[in-house]
Amino acid sequence: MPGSDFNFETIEFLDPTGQLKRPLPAALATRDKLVELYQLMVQTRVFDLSAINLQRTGAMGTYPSGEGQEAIGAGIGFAMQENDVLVPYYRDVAAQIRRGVLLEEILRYWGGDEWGMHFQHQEQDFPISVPIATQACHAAGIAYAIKYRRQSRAVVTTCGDGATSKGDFYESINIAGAMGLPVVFVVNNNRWAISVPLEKQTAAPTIAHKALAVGIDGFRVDGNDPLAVFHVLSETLERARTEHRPSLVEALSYRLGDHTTADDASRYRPQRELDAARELEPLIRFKAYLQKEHQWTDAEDENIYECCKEQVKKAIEAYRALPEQPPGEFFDYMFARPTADLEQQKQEWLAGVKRRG
Ligand SMILES: Cc1ncc(C[n+]2csc(CCOP(=O)(O)OP(=O)(O)O)c2C)c(N)n1
Ligand SMILES: [Mg+2]
Repeated sequence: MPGSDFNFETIEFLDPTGQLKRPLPAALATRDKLVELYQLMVQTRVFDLSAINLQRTGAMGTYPSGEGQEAIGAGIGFAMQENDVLVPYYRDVAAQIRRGVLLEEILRYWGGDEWGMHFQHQEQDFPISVPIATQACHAAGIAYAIKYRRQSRAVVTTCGDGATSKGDFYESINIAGAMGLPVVFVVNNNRWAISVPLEKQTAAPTIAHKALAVGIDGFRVDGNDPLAVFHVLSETLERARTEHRPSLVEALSYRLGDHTTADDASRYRPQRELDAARELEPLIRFKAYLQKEHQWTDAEDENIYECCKEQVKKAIEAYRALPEQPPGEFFDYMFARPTADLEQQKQEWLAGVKRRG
C-alpha cells in the first residue's frame, strides 16, 4: 500500500534553495503553468497582508493569516478537478481562490457577514470551518453521498495539526477507511495550535502515522513546496475517485504569522524558530526555482505583484461598498425554523441594537 510503510518519508520536489530534485509533474511542465501556480501564491500572500491591515484599521473582524502556508492551498487547488468538493478550514485561501471564490467574499465573511460564504461562482464547495475538525465529519458524509450516487468525484478536506487530536478527526478517518470513501484529508501541520506546540499535541511519531490505525493511505509532503503538494494530491485524488481509496496527507509547513489577529505569538514562540522557518517559506523557494530554471526576471516578478495588488485593491473596494448586514440576520440561518430560545435571543439582540441606536 503506497505511503503506509511506517516511514513516511517527506515527499519533495524543490529543496529550500529552489533546486528541482525530481522531474516536474507532467501537468505543470510548462513555464506558463508554473507562473500561474506562483501567481496564485503571490495573490494569496498579497491578499493576506491586506486582510490583516483591514482588521488593524477596524474595517474587518478577526482574521487568521495563512502567511507561509500558501503552497498547500495552491497545490490542492491545482490538483482538484472542477467537480470535486473542497471542505476547507480557515487557512485555505489559495485553494478557494483557485476554485472561484471571490476575494471580496472572503473579506465579507471575516467582516462578520455569513453571506460571504455564499459563493457566487462556486456552488459545491463548503464554507470554511472555524469549529475545529467538524469539517472532517462533513467531508466523510459528502464522500459517502458521492459513492452512493456512483459519481466519479472526490472530496478534499483540510485541517490543522491540532485538529487531528479531536474525536471528529478520528471518527472521520475511521469511517472513510471502513467504508472506502473517496476523500483526502489534508493536515496543514504548521507546528502550532494557537500556543500549543506540536510536541505537546501528540506522541505519534508523525501525523501521517494516524492513517495506519484506520487502514488508509498516509503521506508526508513538504508543505512549502507546491509541486510536491500538487503531485501527492493529484495521485491521492485519483485513487479516491477511481478506487474509493481515502488518504491522509500531512503537509509540513509553519505558521509565520500570529494564530489570528487576536493573538500575539511572540508571547509563546521563540524568535529563532520563526527566523529559521522564514528561510524555508514557499514564495522565496518558488521564485528562486523560476529564476534558476525559467529565466524569471525581476520585471516579471514586479509585474505579478502589481497585478495582484490591483486585484486585491478592487476586492477591498467591493467589500467596502457592500450593504451592511441587517441586524439579527445571523440568527436566521441556524435552523430552517428557529427554536423558541433562538427566537428569544434574536428579539433581545434586536432590542439591544435599538437601545444603542
Ligand atoms: C471546536 C473548537 N474548539 C476550539 C476552538 C478554538 N480554536 C481555534 S483555532 C484552534 C487551534 C487550531 O490549531 P490547528 O488545528 O493546529 O490549526 P491552525 O490554526 O494552527 O492552522 C483552537 C483550539 C475552535 N475554533 N473550535
Ligand atoms: Mg496548527
